Amino acid sequence: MTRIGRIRGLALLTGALMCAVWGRPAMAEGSGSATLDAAIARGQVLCGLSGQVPGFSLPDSQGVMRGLDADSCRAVAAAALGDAGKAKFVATTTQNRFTALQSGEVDVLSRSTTWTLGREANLGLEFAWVNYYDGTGFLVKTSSGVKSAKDMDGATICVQPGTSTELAINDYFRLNKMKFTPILIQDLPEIQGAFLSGRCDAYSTDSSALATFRFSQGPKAADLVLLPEIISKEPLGVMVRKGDDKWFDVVRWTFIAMITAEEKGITSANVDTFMNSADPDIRRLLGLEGDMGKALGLDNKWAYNVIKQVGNLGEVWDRNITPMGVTRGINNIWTKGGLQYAPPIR
Ligand SMILES: N[C@@H](CCC(=O)N[C@@H](CS)C(=O)NCC(=O)O)C(=O)O
Repeated sequence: MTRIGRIRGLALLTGALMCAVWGRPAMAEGSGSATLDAAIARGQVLCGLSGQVPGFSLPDSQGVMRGLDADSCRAVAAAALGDAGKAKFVATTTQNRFTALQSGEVDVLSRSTTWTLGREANLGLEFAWVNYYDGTGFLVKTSSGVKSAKDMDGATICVQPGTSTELAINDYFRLNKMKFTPILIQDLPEIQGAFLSGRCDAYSTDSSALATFRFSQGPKAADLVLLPEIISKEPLGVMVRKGDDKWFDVVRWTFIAMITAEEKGITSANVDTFMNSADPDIRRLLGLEGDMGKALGLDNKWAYNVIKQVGNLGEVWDRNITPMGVTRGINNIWTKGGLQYAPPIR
């Protein structure tokens, strides 16, 4: 080998070693989140949802999953992988949803699931954020003449098993010294059919779902009445497995980013006009300074990607829930009298 050849060979070897040295830690360390690393490796965030509830998760005529729960998941995919299109939707039922998350079949569960102590303490799962503040309601036939839940002593009530609705109804009837007969039906079209065909006097679930179901009846909506009582608090949360705190952070702060954007008037349409903003809060949100994304194990444009591709929380609401005729109320941001309040991104 000539001298030049030896030097070249040495240079190549040195380069290879340096690559190995520089390359390896990144590979071995990963993001610090097993869930995020697995999502990056497969190029998808796996999202558990229902797939049957208008406004929350239902495929449109093109087969594209639409709804608040679907968009919640898209936002996580945009933050985690830089691409909202990398959310993969997995249908779950009220009964198998927790197993789907525990077993790793999904990375995040965004499925009208009420945040309760029992669930958080017993299932090895936790709630990262609330994407809809709901409550249990009752839907009855207008022709029944029932005007109040208090008129329902002795009623038969259709309810899905494994839900917090079951518990809420039990509590309400016990407290009001009334009796009822539950009719437990798992399948959504089946329970709705059972109610419409008169197998039960009332259909009970989260009032959001009752409102959107009623709305989906079109001209026949007038045949159904949502009773005025909301008998429980049902904060519907987005869940992750316990034990992967970095992933919990990613999911939680994705929602906080969407709320912050709404607070600041940043939308999917105008976000680029904020890229030379002087507001330090906006600069940190959009990854222009502060390494906020890096702190989460993400790209610093994590929140930019969420806002640009999915929108702020108000846009998500207006796209999915407003068309169902449901007003935002307590689901608004705090500056408009609601409960959604973003802790500071700093
Ligand atoms: N929030 C309650 C109720 C959940 C529930 O029953 N959701 C219904 C209404 S939104 C649902 O997802 N039905 C659709 C389905 O079963 O596919 C819970 O967490 O247990």
